[in-house]
Amino acid sequence: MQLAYFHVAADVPQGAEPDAAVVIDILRATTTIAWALNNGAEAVETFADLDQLRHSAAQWPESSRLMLGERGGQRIEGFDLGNSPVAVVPEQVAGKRLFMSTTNGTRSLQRVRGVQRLFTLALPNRRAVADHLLMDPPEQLWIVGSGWEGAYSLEDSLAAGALADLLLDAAANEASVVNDELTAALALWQQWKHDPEACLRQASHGQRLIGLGDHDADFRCCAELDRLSVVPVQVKPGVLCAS
Ligand code: 3SL
Repeated sequence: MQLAYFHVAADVPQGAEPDAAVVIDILRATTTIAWALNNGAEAVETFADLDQLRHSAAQWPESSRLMLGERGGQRIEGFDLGNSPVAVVPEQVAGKRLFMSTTNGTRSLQRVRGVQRLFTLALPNRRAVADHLLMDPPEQLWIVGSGWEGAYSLEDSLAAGALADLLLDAAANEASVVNDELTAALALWQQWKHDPEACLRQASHGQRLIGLGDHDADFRCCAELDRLSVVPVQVKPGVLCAS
């Protein structure tokens, strides 16, 4: 298994495709996806474009759909929910299809939606995703961060390192790191693994969220390691279901 990490979707090589990819947006899109599916959402359908989202949502029965997402960290006007993992509780999401768009995470997902095996990763489901990959190891795995509007993000790199740490431990001689971005991410994980929440708070997007108001519950939730057994898997382009 050859492991590579790309900080943002735009860094992903054109014209090449791995057999598997994992998308990360720790603050907060992929954490929200993991919790929503864990809490019984039927599926999460992701969109970069809001008009397309509204159009698709309108085709779905009103009683079994929710629109959720953010721009600049704030809930989109007219949407049912923002992008908080603590808001996707079973009473809200069970049995529903979630139509979701976020500033960066859903764009990263769109960039790699053609990859045959596509998953999303959060810190709470890190071990579940690693175990799933190890059951049927891909030859090439791209780990793709979301960043912030094309720029590097600390928290996505932290999680890339956290995932690679488990994969390298378990697969020993059968896994290798093929780019410097992942070597740096592994070093970052060694630095912060005893206090991932501190890393999330120090990150520039963490600081942005702190500036928007009280996000303590979100930070706790997004930093919690290996709590969930859910693995979000793309079942058709843009549509993620629990595995
Ligand atoms: O950028 C994104 O996709 C979001 O996760 C950002 S936020 O944490 O909801 O502001």
